[in-house]
Amino acid sequence: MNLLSIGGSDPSSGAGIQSDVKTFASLNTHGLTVITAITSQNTSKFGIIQPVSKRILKNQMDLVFSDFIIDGIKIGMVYNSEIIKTIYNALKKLSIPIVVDPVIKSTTGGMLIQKSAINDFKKYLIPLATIITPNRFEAEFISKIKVNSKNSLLKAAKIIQEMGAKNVVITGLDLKKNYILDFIMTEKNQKLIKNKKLKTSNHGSGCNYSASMIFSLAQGKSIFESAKFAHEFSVDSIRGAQKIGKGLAITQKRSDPIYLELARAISKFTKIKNISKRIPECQTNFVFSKKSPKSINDILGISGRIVKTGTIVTLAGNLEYGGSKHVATAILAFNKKFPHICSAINLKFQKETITKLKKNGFTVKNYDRIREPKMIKNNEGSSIEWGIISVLKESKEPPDAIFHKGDFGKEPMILIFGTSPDSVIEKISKLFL
Ligand code: PXL
Repeated sequence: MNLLSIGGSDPSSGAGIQSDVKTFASLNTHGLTVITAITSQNTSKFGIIQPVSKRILKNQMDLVFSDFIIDGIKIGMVYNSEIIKTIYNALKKLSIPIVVDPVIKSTTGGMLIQKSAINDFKKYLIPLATIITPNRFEAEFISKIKVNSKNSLLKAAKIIQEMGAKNVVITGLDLKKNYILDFIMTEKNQKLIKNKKLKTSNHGSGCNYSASMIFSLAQGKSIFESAKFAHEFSVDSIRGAQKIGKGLAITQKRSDPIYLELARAISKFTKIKNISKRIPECQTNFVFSKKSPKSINDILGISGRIVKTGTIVTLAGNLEYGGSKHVATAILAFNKKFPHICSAINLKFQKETITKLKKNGFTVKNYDRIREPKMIKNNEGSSIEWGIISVLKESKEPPDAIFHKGDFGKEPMILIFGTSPDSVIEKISKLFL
């Protein structure tokens, strides 16, 4: 399958055509690009824009269309009227799915379309759209309707549809507490898709949405199926976001199942009620190991930690193999004796937690750091390995939790183990619900 992205270049590869090529590649399709403008930007700052000439824009399209069978087109940043009309003339006779992403502003504040081009955008490009995918801000901007209720949402979508888009999907609506809604208006039906709220201070999720949407449409999927697919793709990309530059995190789709499961479990963990009370002073790490790990580099963990600020619990840092030292060392030692145990998390030591663990029928073991041989104590990082090995020496079955009560200058800690991050979360959920 060949998919074409018509849009602007973003040198940070967070958005624009670079992001779309990554999305298309992650879906095993060939991504073609026609560049409308070069932007200069990074993850915290927007620079300047240089639109391309009509001549090179038209020539890019002529050569791409004369060579490739194109299964779907996504239109992103278009910048000015000349570009809009040139795209229109090249696409008006095509009968393949087209997703129009009405790109207006960058996350870092740059205007990506000229004011003088808005009317031509509505006149020429919106009617080409099989689906148009504005977020709330873009929907308000195009329809001139403030979206703050179901009625106004309907009105805005209707206005955009009357401009000529066959189907309208308005994403990222926060009309309901703790939820984000996507509103879909097809030619015949309307539907709201309700989703849990995600942290959205990232660069690229809008592009991920529209690019994965064109993939699904080009596969012959329905509007609703495609909206669902695009939503799930974007959520995974937001979960996979990495702080690569100094500013906003850049979204990316992960195909590593270990990464996806751990990222999902971390997100579930941070949402457990009052979980901030269970985070120790040294904060929390959560790890998931590949099969038969040889070192901590085979174990995915958090390069920062899961941290609490007041009662809010968030992920600081990225998921990386080798990202955790202590909890990864524990799972490395544990996995040597019980190879099916691949995941662990550390929680604050509280008697209450130990009682709850036992009440729920979990096996709880402990070791005493005071009895640790001096040689090991002096060797930074080997205490945990020693502790886990000494506990497991006598264990025929894997314990669910291991704790120690600390030592001089060492915080007491509980480690919870499981076959996977989901099994660890299941155990924790039983304790703190
Ligand atoms: O996310 C919209 C977008 C699209 N295209 C380019 C961009 C951005 C946002 O920054 O820079 C080129």
